[in-house]
Order: sequence, then structure tokens, then C-alpha cells
Amino acid sequence: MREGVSHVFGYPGGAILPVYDSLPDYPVHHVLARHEQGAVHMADGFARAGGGVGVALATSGPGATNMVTGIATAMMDSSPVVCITGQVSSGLIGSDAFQETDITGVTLPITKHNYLVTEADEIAPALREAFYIARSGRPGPVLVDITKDAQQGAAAFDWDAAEPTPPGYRPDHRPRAAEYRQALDLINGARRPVMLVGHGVALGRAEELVRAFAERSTIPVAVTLLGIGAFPASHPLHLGMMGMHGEAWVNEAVQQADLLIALGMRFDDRVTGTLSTFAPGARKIHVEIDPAELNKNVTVDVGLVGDVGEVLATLLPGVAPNDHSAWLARIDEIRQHAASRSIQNFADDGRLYAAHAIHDLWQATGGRAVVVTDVGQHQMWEAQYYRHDAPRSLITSGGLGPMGFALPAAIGAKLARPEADVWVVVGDGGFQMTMAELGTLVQERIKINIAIINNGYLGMVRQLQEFFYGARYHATPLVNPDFVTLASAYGIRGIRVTDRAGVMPAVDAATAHDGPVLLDIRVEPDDAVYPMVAAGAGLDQMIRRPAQEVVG
Ligand SMILES: Cc1cc2nc3c(=O)[nH]c(=O)nc-3n(C[C@H](O)[C@H](O)[C@H](O)COP(=O)(O)OP(=O)(O)OC[C@H]3O[C@@H](n4cnc5c(N)ncnc54)[C@H](O)[C@@H]3O)c2cc1C
Ligand SMILES: Cc1ncc(C[n+]2csc(CCOP(=O)(O)OP(=O)(O)O)c2C)c(N)n1
Ligand SMILES: [Mg+2]
Repeated sequence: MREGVSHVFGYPGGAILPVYDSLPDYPVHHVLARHEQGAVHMADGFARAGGGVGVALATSGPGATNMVTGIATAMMDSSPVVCITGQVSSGLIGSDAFQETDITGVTLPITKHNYLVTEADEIAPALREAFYIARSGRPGPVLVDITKDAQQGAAAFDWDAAEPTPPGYRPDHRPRAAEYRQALDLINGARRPVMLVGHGVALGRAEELVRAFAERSTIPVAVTLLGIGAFPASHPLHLGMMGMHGEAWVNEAVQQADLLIALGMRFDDRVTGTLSTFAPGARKIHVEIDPAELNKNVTVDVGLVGDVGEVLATLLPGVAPNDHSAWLARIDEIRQHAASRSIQNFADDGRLYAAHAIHDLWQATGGRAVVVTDVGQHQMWEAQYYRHDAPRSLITSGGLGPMGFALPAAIGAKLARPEADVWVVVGDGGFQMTMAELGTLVQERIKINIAIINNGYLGMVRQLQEFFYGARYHATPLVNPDFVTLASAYGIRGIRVTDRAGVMPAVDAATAHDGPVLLDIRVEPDDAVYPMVAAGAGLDQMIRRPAQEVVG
């Protein structure tokens, strides 16, 4: 309560029952998930959408181990989540007691920090510290494992006297004046600069400063998958997503740049392609809150360790207004060449492509939805064809990429932002990994809509088989349930969409309906996500969609 927690997502069991028993005494709403993985994804979606800390609760043993995928997801994407697990009583620890798992041992590499609490008077300070660590500096998941006897004990706690000061933890770095000067020299002297905007911009709520910075010196902006929404897609300086499935002109711009200004992004391998040829002519400035990220993958000329908002606010007055029109014109030229390879510009061949479905979803929702995607081809098409203008309007798992993320994360997102029009964009494979959470949706009376991009395949893997394994489609075709009938079993309205003309009316009907709606959108099974940078290739060596005549 003192941490401002309004919702917890969880699943009960014997070892956490004392906590559950006391929950009704507090004004905290408990959401009963259908699987503990779902509970953690819900807490994660809640944090990503709302900007606070998400909380998940589970019992010992299987409850705690079911959380592992959710915790690793939050860790990879720096999402602030506190997981509270029950543990067997302290006297039983180490005895292979019923449902005993050493969950602090299991989660050591996938949490920012974790605790085993065995005394009642340690609980409140540990939780207070857990929230502080989860949200401060580089955010991340923290697990607090509490033995049953500690939960049953009683202790006094003085909140104000217990300001957390974890030993050795210093989240408040600031660059030195000389580093600022070096950065400004590079920025003001650049002729072909590109800003690389990442998830840290959203985490640091620095969207406005990024925009002011880009506009001051007319610097074009590329975004990472997790940076989408941190710079408006409709802004004239917005280039699009870079990386493995980034747009060709964005990757070309990165490769031809003479300066990269990386803001709150960690040069993931999906972003850089092979490091040996990454942006060879560019000087590099990296603004990053975690010193461990500096020079980890990409060696930089200037590293500014600190919060991106604070660093940009300090830099901004020193940035000289600049006109990079020749550079922008050059990027535009590459962008024009790409038109003949964009499926949006091809003549209608009577088939429904996923890219069309996403594009029409974007149009029908006025671009204002909070979209929560799963992992696979549909995720990439969403990133390419839904144009996000608002911060925190795309919620997606980038680093771990677990199928099954979308539905539970969207439930969390909707609870954090009740006013938002929340859409799940999910593959037919990934949906089946956590579709039990439809039960949670119904029990909680949550209004979100679900678009299953149903291609009858584990599409992203099918694509790898097509490109690199001689099109031997082994273990990727799916025999699916009838998703519309499945929805009806939960009392949810289902609509099947089989042609392009059906997409917008179905989205409109879903939006208008007073309750969740599931769209089963049957798309072309054999399509691939283009462009694609193959493993080991340079960013500018992309596999492109075969060119066609542009119509319209
Ligand atoms: C199928 C699939 C395909 C993918 N293809 C692509 C692709 O083509 N392109 C792409 O970009 N990604 C792609 N990804 C995602 C990719 O794997 C990474 O997850 C993503 O690129 C990471 O983005 P990021 O570095 O912005 O965010 P994060 O990994 O979340 O890193 C954020 C960084 O910001 C720092 N930070 C946090 N808070 C602050 C703050 N306040 N101030 C300063 N710094 C801060 C953190 O320390 C961290 O280093 C793909 C993922 C999947 C599953
Ligand atoms: C839990 C998990 N298992 C396996 C994978 C590997 N994987 C990545 S994408 C993908 C296919 C996803 O299929 P689907 O959900 O139908 O989406 P599509 O690619 O067809 O859009 C697989 C198997 C994964 N990311 N997560
Ligand atoms: Mg699929």
C-alpha cells in the first residue's frame, strides 16, 4: 500500500496462503491469473503501460518455477516487477520439503536482485528495498521469497525510519563536464547524424526532450523495437525501426551516418547485425544509465552514463541549430526506392496479407490503440505497419521474446490504463501458449480486443526454414482449434475475417462491442517478413521483398 500498489497478479497455494488470507484487509485488487507465467506477464504489462511497478504473487515450488519465463522477460527488457513467492517454513529449508524449490537460486541470474526472507521483521524492509531496486536506475525484476513461518509471524515496522540504502547499489550516475563537451563537439560537427532511440527513453520518460533535441538540430531518428512510440511515427524526422527487420532506408542511414547518438538502447545483436561492419564511418555517443552497457557490444567515442532525460536536458542548450537537409534528402531518396518493395503498394491479388490486416487495424483504431504483441512474424509486421505516435503504445517482448506474452501482458496494460483502447496482436501459435488467460479476462470483465494473425504456421520459424533450411517445413504447420468457437466457450464474441474487406468492419465491430472480442484473421500462410538481415550479415545486406510495380 505504501508503495502505491493498486493491483497484484497471482495464483495461490499453501505456502503463500497467509499473504492471501490478509489481502482482503487492504485496498489492493488481486487478479487471479490462470498460470503464474501469465501473472508475471500481467505485472510486466501493467508496468510497461502505466510506468509504475508491477507486482506478482505465487506459491512455492511449481508456482515459483512457473514464474521463471515472466521474470526473465522482465529482466531482458528492464521492466520493473516485484515477484513475491511463498517458501516452505524456515525449519524445512534444505530438506526437499513438499513444494520446496530454491527459487532465489533459480532466479539469481534473471533478477536484478532477490531475497530469501525467513523472519517476520525482515519482510517489510525487504519489500521496501525490492520496490526501490526494481524502479530505480536501470529498472528490472526483484523477487522476494518469504518463508511460511515468517508470513505467519508479527513484527513492528517504522516506514519512515527504513529508507532503503542497499550496500554497493549506486543507481545515480552522472556524466562529467568534459564528457558533455566532447559529445557536443561531435553533435555540432556532424554532417550525417542519426539518433537511435531505445526503450530507455520511455523508461526515463524523456520523449519530449528527445523530440526537442532532434528538432533543434534536424537530426533523423531511428528507433529500436522497444523504442517504438518514444518518438512519434508521424514526425517528419522519424525514420522507422532499424535492425534485423528494420526498414531498408533506416539501416542504410545508420550504416552511412557519420555520428550515431544512441539514447537508452543497448546495441542488441538484432539491432546491429554483424558488429564488424556496423556503422563503419560513424563516431558514436552512447547515453545509458547502466555503466555495464557502455562498450559492451559497440565501442563508442563518448559514453554518457546517466538518465537519458537528465543528460539530454544538460546537452540541449549546447546543441547548435543545424540544417542537415542534404543528408535528409539522401535518406529520402533511399526511402523512395523502397516503395517498389512495400506490400502496401502492390496491386490487390485477392489475398489477405498480415501486413494489410495490421495496416487496417492501425487505420480503424485511428492509430491510438495500445497494442500488445506476441512474438513472431506478426510482431514484426506490427512494428512495421502500425504507426505509433504515443509513448508506451506498443508493448512487446524484445529481449527474451517468449511466445504467450501478449494476452496476459495486455490484461495488465488495460488495468494500468483503463481508458486505453487495448489490442492484442498475436500469432496462432503464441496465442495457444497462454490462451487460458481468456478466463482471467472474463472473470475480471476486462474489455480488450484480440486479433489473432492466423497463418496456420509457427510463421517466424517457417520463414527461417524457407530461407535457410531448403523450405523443409518440419514441426511448423499448426492444426489449430476453431478460435471463434473457443472464444464462445468463454462467452467472448468471436469474428472470423477471411478477406481484406472484412478487416476494418471487424475492428469497428470489436471496438463498438461492450466486452472483449476475438478476431480470427486468416492471413496468407506463406508470406515472409522483409527486409531481413540474416544472422552474421551486415545491416545493409538485407534480404528484400521482390520488387513489384507500384499502384495507386
Ligand atoms: C522476433 C524478434 C525480432 C526482433 N527484431 C528486431 C529488429 O529488427 N530491430 C530491433 O530494434 N529490435 C528487434 N528485436 C528486439 C531486440 O531483440 C531487442 O529487444 C531490442 O532491440 C532492444 O531495444 P532497446 O535496446 O531499445 O531496449 P532494452 O533492451 O530495454 O534496453 C534499454 C536500455 O536503456 C537503458 N536505460 C533504461 N532506463 C534508462 C534511462 N532512464 N536512461 C538511460 N538509459 C536507460 C537500459 O540500461 C538498457 O541498456 C526483435 C525481437 C524479436 C523477438
Ligand atoms: C516460448 C517460445 N518458444 C519458442 C519460440 C521460438 N519462436 C519464435 S517465433 C515462433 C513462431 C511463432 O508462431 P506464431 O505465434 O503463430 O506467430 P507467427 O510467427 O506465425 O506470426 C517460434 C516458435 C519462442 N520465441 N518462444
Ligand atoms: Mg502463426
